[in-house]
Amino acid sequence: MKYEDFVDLNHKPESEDLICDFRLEPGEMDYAFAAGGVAAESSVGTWTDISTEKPYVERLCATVFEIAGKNMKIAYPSGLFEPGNMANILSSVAGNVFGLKGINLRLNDIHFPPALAASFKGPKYGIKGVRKLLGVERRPLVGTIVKPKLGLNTKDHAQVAYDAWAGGCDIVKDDENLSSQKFNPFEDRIIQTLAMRDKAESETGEKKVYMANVTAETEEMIRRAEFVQESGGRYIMVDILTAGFSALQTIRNHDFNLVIHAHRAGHAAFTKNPVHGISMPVIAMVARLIGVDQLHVGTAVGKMSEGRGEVEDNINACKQPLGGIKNVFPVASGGLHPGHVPALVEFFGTDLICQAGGGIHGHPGGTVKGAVAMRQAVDATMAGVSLDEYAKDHRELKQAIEKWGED
Ligand code: RUB
Ligand code: CA
Repeated sequence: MKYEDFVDLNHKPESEDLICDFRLEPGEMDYAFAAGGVAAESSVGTWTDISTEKPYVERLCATVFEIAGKNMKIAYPSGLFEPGNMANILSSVAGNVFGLKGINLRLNDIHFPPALAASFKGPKYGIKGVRKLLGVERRPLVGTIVKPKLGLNTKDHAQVAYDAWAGGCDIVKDDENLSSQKFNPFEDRIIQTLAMRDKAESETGEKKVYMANVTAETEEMIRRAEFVQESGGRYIMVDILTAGFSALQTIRNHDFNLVIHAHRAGHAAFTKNPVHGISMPVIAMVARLIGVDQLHVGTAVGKMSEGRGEVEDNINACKQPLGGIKNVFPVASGGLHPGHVPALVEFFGTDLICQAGGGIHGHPGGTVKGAVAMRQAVDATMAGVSLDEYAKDHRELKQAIEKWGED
């Protein structure tokens, strides 16, 4: 079969087909030829006709069934894929095709058919489960990342965590590049930080969680998750892109009683170029099917580059109906401070995990006051009171606004 044979604009996809939305720049080539090339190379075809082709292979052809400007949709028969094997699915639809000569290609969206979606576990907790675990019904959850991101010793790390919880954070998390370095070895850190969590819980009467970064080689990562569970932890964090989707799937399939927080460090290598690569909603959908409970989706404010439309699409991928698959708690993180909270809640709604590193530990009064200020910003927003008004008799919030302003 030739590349053009993989294009049929009269084709009606089956309900069990997987559909991909691509944006294609064909370079010097005719659009239909290049589009057919993408469908061919991501399913059963190759660059020339071959003697080994059999008539029964044809039913597995992917088909370009819609072209609109530079956008096209391809339908993939689900028989092309091994159920429950995300690496296999992505090796077809998001594999060699990105390297084809002369084209730019961007996978913007992916629609999994019900049976294929159901071959993955999905989140164990989702938004409802996380809220139940934390005993927080409605307001956004407040989190921090221990900073400096690397270098603190274990005792100081645990102390910073304690200060953040004591001030009002629900969540404290490791940063993405903290694993088990000499200055802060994993097991010591878990023991000391969870001890501080217990202290903060008994002093504040609130549920507190520690998101321990278990990212490592897969078997080591499983061992670390086991250690967190045995030590009384409730959460793990995985750097889903650097660890890899199959490693993530292995840890989800172990079915620990641990919420999985997904950090997406490295995503911009795939997502940032608007004409080439893989979009964040696709990464979010893949992570959701595999089964993360919380995912960084950008902020729409703050230091990172994604715009409002992009963040909105990421949130949709976390929350849109998807068969029986639970939703994912969207996490805003990156350059946030208390002054951002009203705009964040307006944009995300209250199902939001608001994380601030610098925006808490950089408070003029230190980490405790920084966490107090963040909770005050959430309380003000939930009460429908402006931050300026609330800051009149809430000193910590006032200091934060004086330092960083309001969005
Ligand atoms: C935030 C932080 C997060 C990144 C991730 O620290 O450490 O890992 O911002 O960004 P701070 P994203 O609050 O000090 O900026 O979640 O958008 O990928
Ligand atoms: Ca970070």
